[in-house]
Amino acid sequence: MKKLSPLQIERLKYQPKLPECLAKGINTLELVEGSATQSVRDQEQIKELFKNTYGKPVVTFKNSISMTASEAKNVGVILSGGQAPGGHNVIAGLYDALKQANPSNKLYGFLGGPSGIIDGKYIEFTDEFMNEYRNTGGFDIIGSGRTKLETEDQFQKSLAVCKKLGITAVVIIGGDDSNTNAALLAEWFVKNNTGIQVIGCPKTIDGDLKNDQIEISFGFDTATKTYAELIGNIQRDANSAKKYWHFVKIMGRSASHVALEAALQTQPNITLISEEVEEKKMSLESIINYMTDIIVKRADMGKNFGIAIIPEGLIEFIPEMKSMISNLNDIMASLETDPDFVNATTIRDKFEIVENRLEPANAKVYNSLPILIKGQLLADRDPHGNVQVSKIETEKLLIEMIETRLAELRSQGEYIGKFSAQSHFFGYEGRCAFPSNFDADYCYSLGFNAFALINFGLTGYLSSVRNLTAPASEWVAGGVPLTMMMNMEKRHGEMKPVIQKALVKLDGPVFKQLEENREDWALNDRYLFPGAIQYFGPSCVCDITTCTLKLERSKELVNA
Ligand code: FBP
Repeated sequence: MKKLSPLQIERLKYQPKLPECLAKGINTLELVEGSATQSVRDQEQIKELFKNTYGKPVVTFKNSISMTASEAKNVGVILSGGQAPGGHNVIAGLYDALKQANPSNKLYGFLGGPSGIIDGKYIEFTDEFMNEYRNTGGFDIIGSGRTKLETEDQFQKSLAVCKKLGITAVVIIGGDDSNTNAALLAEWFVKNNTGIQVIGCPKTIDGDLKNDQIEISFGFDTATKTYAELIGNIQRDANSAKKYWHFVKIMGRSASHVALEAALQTQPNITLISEEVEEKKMSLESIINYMTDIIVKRADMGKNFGIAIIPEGLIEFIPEMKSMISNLNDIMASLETDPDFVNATTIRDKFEIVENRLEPANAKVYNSLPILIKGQLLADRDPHGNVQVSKIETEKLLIEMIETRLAELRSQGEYIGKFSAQSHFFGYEGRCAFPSNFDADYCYSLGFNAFALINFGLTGYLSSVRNLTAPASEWVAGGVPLTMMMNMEKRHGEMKPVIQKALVKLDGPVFKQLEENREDWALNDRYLFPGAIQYFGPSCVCDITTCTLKLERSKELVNA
């Protein structure tokens, strides 16, 4: 028997809450269909590419008279992409619904992400195995991976594995890219008359898989609360010692939702938002000037300390960097097999090869960067051929450039303070935390609901649970056609159908909240200390949701 921590033991006993209609039982549901849908953009192209799954209605569930158990089914489940708190509960909800519908139903978990279904690596879930993982963080129950499921050969192999196991439905738990792949697989399975359904579940701590139908992806709640706890602790340390500026980079591959939410929960002195940097076309120099200005003003007030939040994806939103990185991505793809580059003995030789190939303006930008960052920009690309921003130490880049700028100001007699900086990167710390009560309930509901969609024979749908700021019993369960969220975007130089990523809206209530307060927070210390996530105790601390969800939902309710 594995040794468990006291919290693990107590959390295993937690019974996640379900929307009322699902709580009444999987065999009591009736499907309510809305009207036909269309994709967010590029309707003609998406319709052409998804001839069999395009245009389906949004669906919701209500209760009806109890039905008898449905025919026995085998279902497969895949965890895809980066870890997000609550993944285990999606599987627990799916498993419980499936067994409730018919105890002969079986759930198979594909191991190591989407490659598991291609290579036929799987386990069959049992009560005993499932029970060990309830309400825990992590994806270690079956593992995850970033293999893209998109080629004919991969679909054929997946079909063969499903046939061997008698699987007639696959649930893909993933972000925008994984659910784009879920839509492609669903379409392919229908086109080829396989009888296999595909249902997605919205996962990612980044919070960028959301739209009118999906209020938030799971994991965002727990991850942001975890980062906010750490930032709050650092703020208290900074405010106690009064000697350091802390530069905290926070995960979020592209969108700045995580940084924005963590900032609203803690009220630091500086928060950069990538989407604003892009919109205002702020150069690296203007970002440095903006930050330096606040540092100098605080020093004039005798405050040589502070906290700055930096979104992970920032570097790719700075116009001159974006252009240079895009040029560099193409060059790196061509250099993968170049013997001169591969066998270069020193990093400086590699820099030279790259600089000679970059367009002159981009070479100038690349050359202006500190050696550390130049090296990190040459690290391995992700499966999409992009720079892995989690490996670029933007926080250190900013510190170095600010030090240079402050030295200039000092020599001109315009700065008399002391600048001593500490850098941090919060990302992996939050992705596998014990899910908050919100994520534990939301994930369990998403999984349970995914089986309800399967039970009604649907395919190409994303499990959706809405009305999330109300108590769980009032949540609305249903499904959204994946094609409804799609548009055409350029990938690897080709136009492809993809689920649209939700970036921070600069005219939305969440960013506005920061914008209205940041001048005050910059100079007057309005730090908030959220503390650790609470699992037991009064509902006003255990069941609170994020500022993002609260602000977005209150706007939605006003407009309704
Ligand atoms: P997903 O989009 O797959 O959910 O992953 C998001 C993320 O956590 C980003 O915030 C981060 O940039 C990236 O994963 C890190 O990836 P990896 O786990 O491969 O280092």
